[in-house]
Amino acid sequence: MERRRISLIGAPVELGAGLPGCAMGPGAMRISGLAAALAALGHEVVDGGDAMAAAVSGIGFGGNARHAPNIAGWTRSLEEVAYRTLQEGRLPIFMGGDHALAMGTVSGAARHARDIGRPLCVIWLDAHADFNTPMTSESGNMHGMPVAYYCGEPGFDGILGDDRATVDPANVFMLGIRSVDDRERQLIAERGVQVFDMRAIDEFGIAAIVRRILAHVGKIGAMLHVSLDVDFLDPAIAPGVGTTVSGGANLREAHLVMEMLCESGLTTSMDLAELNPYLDERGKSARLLTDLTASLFGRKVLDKVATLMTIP
Ligand code: 6HN
Ligand code: MN
Ligand code: MN
Ligand code: MN
Repeated sequence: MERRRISLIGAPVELGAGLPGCAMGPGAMRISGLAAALAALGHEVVDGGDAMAAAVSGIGFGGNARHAPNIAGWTRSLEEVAYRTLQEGRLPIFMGGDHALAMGTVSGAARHARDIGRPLCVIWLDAHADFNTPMTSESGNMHGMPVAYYCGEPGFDGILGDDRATVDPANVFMLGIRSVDDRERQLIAERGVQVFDMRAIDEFGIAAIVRRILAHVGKIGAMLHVSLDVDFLDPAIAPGVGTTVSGGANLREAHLVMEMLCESGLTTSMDLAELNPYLDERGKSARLLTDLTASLFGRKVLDKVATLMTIP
């Protein structure tokens, strides 16, 4: 894989989740050796430290959205960091932090893509669709809302300006989904989000699905943001998350997605979200996130030339 200029950015957002602990995520990712693993693959890696939430007051949209001013502040600062990092020609990897961080990271990537006249596609690896709005949410937890936000759903007034860049729901590809709220289900169907749930993965195999998504991304010349929620993975291999759902992606399925993303060379930004080190088992989930990220950026068992056969 070509040498990438990678920026690691800590995004210790935790008030979007129902349980505390995600603020320790960036620390655990650093301890698990993410920077060294990427540097060992030949990339230029800079750890930019942790971002901070912008101070925000006077945010109060209707409905059910806990800690809206704090999440609005994070959205403003992370949108700017994502935009600026991409503008400098670097590839940001956001170390979360709960998944509300993607309200900012994806919006910033969308602004950069709009500037340069390319679409933005998102691969959303998650047990959940995260397509609630303050009007539909049962929990009020804003980590269940980022996709609705960056796709431009109403109900989040005043976080970013009215000219904020959004993502076409038809360019959002969800994989691993297995827990969706009723009103959320209705919204994702109406908006035409591309959902590949665990049943689709079981039936077609994850490779066939990822191959098609990547072919589409390549064909339309899009930038590609990859957002990995720890609960995409089965809780047996990744227990360090507050919203475990059984029946998730297994170790090989997860690595295969990353390996195919690597071969495509299409990824332009990434989130590692929802790691809750307080709930983890001896660093297991943090280490797995580091291994998966290393797969995405070129770690492999064999070089292609050394394999015995090539199956078209
Ligand atoms: N996540 N749909 C549920 C809610 O509270 O809205 C769960 C959201 C989970 C969010 O895991 O990033
Ligand atoms: Mn999520
Ligand atoms: Mn989730
Ligand atoms: Mn399976």
